[in-house]
Amino acid sequence: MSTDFFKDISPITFAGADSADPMAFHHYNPDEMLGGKRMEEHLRFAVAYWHSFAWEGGDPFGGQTLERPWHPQDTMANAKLKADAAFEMFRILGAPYFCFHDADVRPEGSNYAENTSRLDEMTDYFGTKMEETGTKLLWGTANTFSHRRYMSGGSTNPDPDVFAFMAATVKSCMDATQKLGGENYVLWGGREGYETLLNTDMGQELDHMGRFLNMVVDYKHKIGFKGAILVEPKPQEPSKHQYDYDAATCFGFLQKYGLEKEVKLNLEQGHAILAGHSFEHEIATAAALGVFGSIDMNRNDYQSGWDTDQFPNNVPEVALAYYHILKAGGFDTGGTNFDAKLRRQSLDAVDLIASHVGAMDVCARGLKAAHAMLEDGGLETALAERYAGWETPEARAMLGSDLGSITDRVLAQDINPQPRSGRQEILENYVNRFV
Ligand code: XLS
Ligand code: NI
Ligand code: NI
Repeated sequence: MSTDFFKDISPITFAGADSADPMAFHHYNPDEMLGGKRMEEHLRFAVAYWHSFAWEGGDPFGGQTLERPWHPQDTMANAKLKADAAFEMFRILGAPYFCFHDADVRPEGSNYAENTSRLDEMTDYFGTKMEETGTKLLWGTANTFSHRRYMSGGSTNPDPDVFAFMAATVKSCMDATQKLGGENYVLWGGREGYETLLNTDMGQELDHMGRFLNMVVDYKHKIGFKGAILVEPKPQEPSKHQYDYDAATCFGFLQKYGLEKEVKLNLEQGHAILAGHSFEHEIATAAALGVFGSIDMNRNDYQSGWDTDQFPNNVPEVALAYYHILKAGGFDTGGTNFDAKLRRQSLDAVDLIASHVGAMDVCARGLKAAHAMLEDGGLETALAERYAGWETPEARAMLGSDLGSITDRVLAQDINPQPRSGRQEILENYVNRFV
């Protein structure tokens, strides 16, 4: 099958910063070297199948606005047409990776067995296309939040049959991810949380979720899946209170259930904003705790308070995110997944391409700025100076001592610290030179 959905659009190429061509890259130059690594290998861009191909343009006040050749999405024939268009778009963008949920790629079956056989048929279809085009799978995941069976949660559902259906579904999606050579497996628990404590046993739900995640890790080892298992934090939406609130909450959860060495985090900018954090806060937290994995790159609207999943377009924000990623050593199995969708008035194929082109350019500019700041070393020098006192033997020894000995030293040396400037504005001015 073939689709002419993108028929008038040629593959996007790098035209340089001076070009005015809206359908060219101005900053994303896959082969440009930054610190011994190609830009493409730094950024590891992935297209999100759900937003680009499955979402039909609905919002809480209105239904479908987008009309695609693969609608309605309830037949296997249309699922294959959708895959054809998707791989055509990956080729046009030169996007090395994609990500998908089971429900994005196959129509819902009448039961578990039919869901799984349809998923199998679609991953066979993907496999051939991936071989032909060289596109790779950054991660696979299960949609355990849209169907009404999951309205009260997946692994945290009060009904054990839902837990069972969900666990079996995740197994099938891990199998699919493994089959396609996926580099990570993601779990985002949109319904793993609650609406009201009046009907919720939080302690029991957390224990079930911890047990379930241990089963996922056991299964990963059983099948020899080489990728990383990633949990994606989000504070709320759709659930009022989600258990995976933010990076720090997830780390506490992983530690309680003995998983902090086995599971890492997929951090999303929009979710950080909903949690009242900056994106770089979430990245730096995960890096400091040793659980940084991958990112979902999008932005929220700062006024609306929803997860609006817009394409990134703020270079200074993106630059600070990549600064902390580079500082943490860059991506290992992770990458930059555009978990972002068009506005519902952006109806055309060209909108779908242009949104990604712009986002890839914004990320490339951010990455270049981040790399330049690290090379220059201004922030690291300032940091080293600010913490220099801790380099003295006396200061280091203090960490191994106790409150009594510290008090003796304060008295003996009459320690009476004088405040020093934190230099925030000077550092902000420094960053502005690079972005
Ligand atoms: C929703 C999440 C979702 C995950 C994958 O807010 O970001 O898209 O990335 O299930
Ligand atoms: Ni999200
Ligand atoms: Ni996401």
